Amino acid sequence: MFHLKNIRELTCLFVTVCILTSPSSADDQDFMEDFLKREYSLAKPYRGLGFSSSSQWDLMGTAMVTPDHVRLTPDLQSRQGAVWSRIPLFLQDWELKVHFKIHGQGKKNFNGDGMAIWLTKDRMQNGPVFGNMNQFTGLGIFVDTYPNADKNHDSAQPGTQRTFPYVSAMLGNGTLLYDHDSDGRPTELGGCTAMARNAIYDTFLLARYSKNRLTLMVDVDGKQEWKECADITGLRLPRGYFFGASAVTGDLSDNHDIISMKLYQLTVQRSAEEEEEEEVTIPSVDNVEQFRVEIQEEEMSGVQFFFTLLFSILGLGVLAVVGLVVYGRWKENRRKRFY
Ligand SMILES: *[C@@H]1O[C@H](CO)[C@@H](O)[C@H](O)[C@H]1NC(C)=O
Ligand SMILES: [Ca+2]
Repeated sequence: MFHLKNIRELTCLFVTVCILTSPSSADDQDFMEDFLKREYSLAKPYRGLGFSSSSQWDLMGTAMVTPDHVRLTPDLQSRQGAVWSRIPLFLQDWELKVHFKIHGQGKKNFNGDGMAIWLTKDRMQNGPVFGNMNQFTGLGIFVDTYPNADKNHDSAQPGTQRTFPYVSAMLGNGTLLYDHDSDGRPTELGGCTAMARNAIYDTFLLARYSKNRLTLMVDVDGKQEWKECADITGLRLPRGYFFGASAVTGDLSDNHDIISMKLYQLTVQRSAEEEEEEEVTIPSVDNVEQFRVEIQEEEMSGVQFFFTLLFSILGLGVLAVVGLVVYGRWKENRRKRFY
């Protein structure tokens, strides 16, 4: 006989097994469970998106909705489009999973410029940072598909060359500038190469924020597993900011599509001490210098060091020869004077 009690026990067991084997709790003991928050998520079918008053998202610029995606820009020059959440985010710990597609006719490095995922104080702004304002306040995650810096000779040294598309994170505090010409390297907190353009697989980006730590992961090669892209600790974000996604094309172009942006609330245990930590009003990163040092180290590559050393030695050699010649002449002159 199967009693109600057995069913309850079985259900309990089933739920426990599910929680224990769910991917987010597998790699992080802290996360007990996660919940999709529909009010912050953008997913098919995109009913009423952009025009209905019941929709939680607004469209901007060239962004348009099709049954399969929200296209931020088409594969045409000089377009700018965005989609912005209407609801400020007050969750403390969250995970955002973005399913996106960047594709176009252009050959590699003849496409651009890329897209960005935002969690910022302001929304629906036009501007030069992948279709959003510069000097933004909050988090920007960029999928940069065009190497601007490598165009310039001074930054195209071996060792600093990167393979694009490049994913990176920046925290804006309202005064910090994103420098397009250097692909934002001076303000970058971390990043990685992700071959997400014209991919035959579905491409995903994941941002997890919990206890002042931002983890970025990518899944772009069809292996259905997350590859770590950046891990930034001591990152403090105020609450009440808006999610968004934007993209821009210039002389070069691509289709920039968002298929979904799913936000999950993370349930995290906090110590009494962590519970008392006061909220910041301006985004900030503790010990921002650690990121600066990394960039400088990167600039002096092995090859550069070798040539610097080689030319120093050659230089010293030339100086020594000149010195000897001058000394020889001087000695000769002195001898002549004595005779
Ligand atoms: C923003 O960050 C920069 C660099 O860390 C700093 O110089 C500037 O004072 C900060 N601005 C504000 C408003 O906190
Ligand atoms: Ca770029």
